Amino acid sequence: MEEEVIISPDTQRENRLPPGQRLTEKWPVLHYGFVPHIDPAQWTFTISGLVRERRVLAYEEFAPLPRVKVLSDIHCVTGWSRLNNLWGGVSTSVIKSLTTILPEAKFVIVHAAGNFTTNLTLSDFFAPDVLFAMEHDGQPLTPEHGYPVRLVVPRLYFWKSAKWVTGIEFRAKDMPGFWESRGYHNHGDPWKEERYS
Ligand SMILES: Nc1nc2c(c(=O)[nH]1)N[C@H]1C(S)=C(S)[C@@H](COP(=O)(O)O)O[C@H]1N2
Ligand SMILES: [Mo]
Repeated sequence: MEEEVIISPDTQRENRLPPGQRLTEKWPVLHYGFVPHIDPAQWTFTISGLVRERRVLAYEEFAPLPRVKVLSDIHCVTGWSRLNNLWGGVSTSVIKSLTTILPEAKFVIVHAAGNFTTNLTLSDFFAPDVLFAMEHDGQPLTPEHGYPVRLVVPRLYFWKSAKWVTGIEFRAKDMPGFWESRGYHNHGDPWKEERYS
């Protein structure tokens, strides 16, 4: 069966480059700290917080989940943008179907290796073009870019797209993540230049 390709709406803009950004053909590697080398056999994905039942999925349970493809542009807050990225992975809507989220939940904290976190509203997290990516342009993610699983949030600056994801936590109250508590904007819309706070 052919996977559905979701076109992120920002790729349909007449001018695809947000203010203050410049195009790059390369795909830079950016993160705090070192690249973790994750063994999928040891990797788990935990759904916690305001859910009816906490769930821990092993890689063998996560990998066979239904896949989508998403076409998106990357906008890094440091100024580079890379257009036409084709991601393959598991849509956040599939994650939603794995659990019952309690009505008090309004935010998601995404957890990643090395205690990295980033925060999103439920509506940003469940936007139809958000996915847990395992492939980029038809190739498995490399360790530098987040293998085995990274989040991709196409409509926000790329720091929200956590690499080496280990789980998500639903919360009633917002909580700034790693970069958000180090001066980055809490939301990060590149079209509004929500860079720093
Ligand atoms: N776990 C983790 N994910 C992270 C970061 C990080 O420091 N740790 N940095 C973010 C930032 S600032 C950017 S620009 C992108 C870069 O992703 P790339 O290296 O695949 O281009 O990863 C984001 N995801
Ligand atoms: Mo970044």
